[in-house]
Amino acid sequence: MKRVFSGVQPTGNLHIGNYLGALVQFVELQEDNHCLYCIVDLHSITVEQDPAILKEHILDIASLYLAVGVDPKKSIVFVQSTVAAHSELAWVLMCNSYTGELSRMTQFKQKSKDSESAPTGLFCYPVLMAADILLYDTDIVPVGNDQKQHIELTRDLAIRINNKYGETFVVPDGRFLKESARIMSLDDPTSKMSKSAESEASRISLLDEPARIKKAIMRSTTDSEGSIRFDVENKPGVSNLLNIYSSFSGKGIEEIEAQYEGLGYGAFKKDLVDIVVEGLSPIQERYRDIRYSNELLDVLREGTEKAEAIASQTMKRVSERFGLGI
Ligand code: ATP
Ligand code: LTN
Repeated sequence: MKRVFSGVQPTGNLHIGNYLGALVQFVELQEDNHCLYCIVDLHSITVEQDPAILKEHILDIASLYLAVGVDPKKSIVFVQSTVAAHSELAWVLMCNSYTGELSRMTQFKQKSKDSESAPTGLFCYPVLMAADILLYDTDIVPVGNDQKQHIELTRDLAIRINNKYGETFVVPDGRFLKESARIMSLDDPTSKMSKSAESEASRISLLDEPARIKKAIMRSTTDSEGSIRFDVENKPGVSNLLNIYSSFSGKGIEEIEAQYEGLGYGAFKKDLVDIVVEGLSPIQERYRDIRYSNELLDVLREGTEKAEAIASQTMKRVSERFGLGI
């Protein structure tokens, strides 16, 4: 069995892009791998957070993991800050990473906007991510394409330390999302659906009520051609809706195109509303059962214990290699 690790930041409610792009993969992978799924709260404080809201978001995301089908009997689900070794290993890795390579990270450049007052934590964000991954002898990291550079850095750090101090870390591989699996914004189909986009109309959150889902889909950007045809270049809006339709219904794109031949966008969008509402309804139901239950806290506490057991072995190895401690 391969070891799989991935993390999501608790910075807002997950949307259908996160679901179709990441969570569906998480659920599939747990069938024949040893998976750890983490809520990376330490990463989220690289940007200022309201403490009360952060706490809620952590539990929201954990509940959503379980609601979509991540099974705590098969996978370890836990919150990053509850395993102190993430921060400890991050320090050791920081001492072996270079300011030059971190300055080249595009995510840092975008988020810091070259400001002198960008937090040091934002600069070191990729090193903490490397610590998350290396701590568990991870083989595979399922993530979006935007994380490619961070995975490369993680590999570089593992190889660098293995060469310098002797075999310490497993060198992980990224498993990247196909570009076609990317769900785009509903009101601007040329940019991806994102948690942090200002426009609420751009996304459908997993916890949205039917009325909001209806509003977002019915108002979504299409084009003036009026035919339901998959053509990302010329018809990005319709193609995105076709992708969402196909993912939720399990039907192929061609089958859907044939079904709506000669029909207008109105009929297509109306059906899509029903399909998305129906697809999200069991997730929302399970979410409501879990969110304020003791089961959730039990799962997370048990997750911490199991994660800690693996992490402490790695930290023991790291301390030995580096000559740390007594
Ligand atoms: P933010 O907008 O705050 O950067 P995000 O919505 O992009 O957040 P992340 O927390 O960065 O979400 O990503 C969590 C996971 O969801 C990642 O594996 C990422 O690849 C995937 N993901 C994010 N947005 C989409 C999308 N629009 N389509 C498919 N997958 C996505
Ligand atoms: N940077 C990632 C979140 C993240 C992560 C990780 C993903 C933090 N640590 C470890 C995979 C493995 C993001 O923004 N999507």
